[in-house]
Amino acid sequence: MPSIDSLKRRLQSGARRSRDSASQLAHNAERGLRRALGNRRCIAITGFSGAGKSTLLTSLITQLQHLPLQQAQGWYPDIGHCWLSAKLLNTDGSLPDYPYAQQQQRLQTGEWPEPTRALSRALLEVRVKPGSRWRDLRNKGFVSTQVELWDYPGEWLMDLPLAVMTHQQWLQDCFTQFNNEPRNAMAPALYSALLDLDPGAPFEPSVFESLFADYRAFLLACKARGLHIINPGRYALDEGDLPASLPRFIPLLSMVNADGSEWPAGSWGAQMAMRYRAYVQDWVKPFLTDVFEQVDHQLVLVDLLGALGDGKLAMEELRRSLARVLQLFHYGHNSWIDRLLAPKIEQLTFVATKLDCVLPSQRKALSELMRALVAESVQAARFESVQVDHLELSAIAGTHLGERDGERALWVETPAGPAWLKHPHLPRGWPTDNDWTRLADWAPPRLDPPPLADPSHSTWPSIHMDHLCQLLLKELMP
Ligand SMILES: Nc1nc2c(ncn2[C@@H]2O[C@H](COP(=O)(O)OP(=O)(O)OP(=O)(O)O)[C@@H](O)[C@H]2O)c(=O)[nH]1
Ligand SMILES: [Mg+2]
Repeated sequence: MPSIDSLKRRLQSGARRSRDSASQLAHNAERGLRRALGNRRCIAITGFSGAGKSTLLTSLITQLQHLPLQQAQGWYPDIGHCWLSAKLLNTDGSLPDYPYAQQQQRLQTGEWPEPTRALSRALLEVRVKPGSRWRDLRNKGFVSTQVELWDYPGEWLMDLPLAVMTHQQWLQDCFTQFNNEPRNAMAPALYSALLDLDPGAPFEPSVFESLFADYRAFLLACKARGLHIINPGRYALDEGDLPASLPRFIPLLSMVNADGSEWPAGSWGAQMAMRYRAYVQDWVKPFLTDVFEQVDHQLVLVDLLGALGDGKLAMEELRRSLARVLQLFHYGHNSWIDRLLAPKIEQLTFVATKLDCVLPSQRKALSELMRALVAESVQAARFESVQVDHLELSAIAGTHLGERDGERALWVETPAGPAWLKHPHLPRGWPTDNDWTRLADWAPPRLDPPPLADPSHSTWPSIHMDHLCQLLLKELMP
């Protein structure tokens, strides 16, 4: 029998949710209308934890706001003649604003953004010169587009595939993971406990708490190992970032071959299935529909160097996990009615980040590796006539090119003087076993951000950010 307090809590959270959905509905309607009229673009920066989303978003907003300074240095030759300006808008507060000022300040004081803890949105107004009179009937001299950019914790992304998985399918997925390398050797005691628990037995909260702590520790170990199928991904956030109302459950592997019939009320099986469904319904699906189903252009960020440092199994899992996430989205060309009601993703850009950690002569190899990683998703998107682009970039570049012992090499400034970087062996295409052997004693460098001045006075160092800005601005040209 639920207590009065728990009933009260559920009613309050139900009321809060319906208030939230009403304001979300109004927001989506406004967005749909603006999009149908051609003056709203939604861009999602997609990427797992540590891919470089927040750094890229901060750098991108900075670059777009200070474009005239960069034009003076000869950037943007293709679009310079139609470009006017960009401004970060104060929003109505219905959605959390991206903390741009804090992030900019952090970078300027020599610190990277903190791992993101919540969803936020930046809204930019971009103005360009109209290409024809009819695009500017009121003769304002500019055409304005609102660009919406989202930031969120990478851990949330890993959960999106759960939106289309039943509890039983998720258990099957966990079972397969537990039986394969490297997980089969990571938590043998937990694995046996999850296999031995009788799903029909009465649920015991104290036993659950202990198993939940073990399962969370296991997920954190997977994250540290560089693995990318971690569900629920939110459990891999810091303890303090786990919301109190987040449903807590574990994969009862003993249920994996069950016939799908309901377990008795109050049993382990019934509790875990109910909590899983609540998690998917209240946490995973809203994230998918409110953010990803509103997107026109998907920028998919990948830290390829990090994956190379984590080894063969981590790289293979990154490929599978990305494909699982990308196949959830709807791709295709939008008619105006699609834009109004249910937009599809029209543009997909794959971005390999942290390019400042490889030599200019290695950039082509990084690009080939990225193409091999996402080949399957590219093929599916192109089939739907989506525009697909590939970029390699560094949102903030901290390295310098020099010469050491007659060879080109990268170096960074440190308080003790210049420090030379060790460069990875980069495979041509998908890595072979031989490539992995050659990569075994290499780890990706963890650099500090370089000194960054006030961006209105001098441009922040980056590599190929102008290619990204140019790509984004071209799609806004009337
Ligand atoms: N060298 C270099 N390192 C970078 C760059 N961008 C990001 N990094 C490194 O990557 C780390 C993660 O970057 P974030 O921007 O916080 O990644 P994120 O995708 O927002 O991660 P979550 O918020 O955890 O999802 C930073 O702390 C830096 O160490 C870059 O352009 N160059
Ligand atoms: Mg972040």
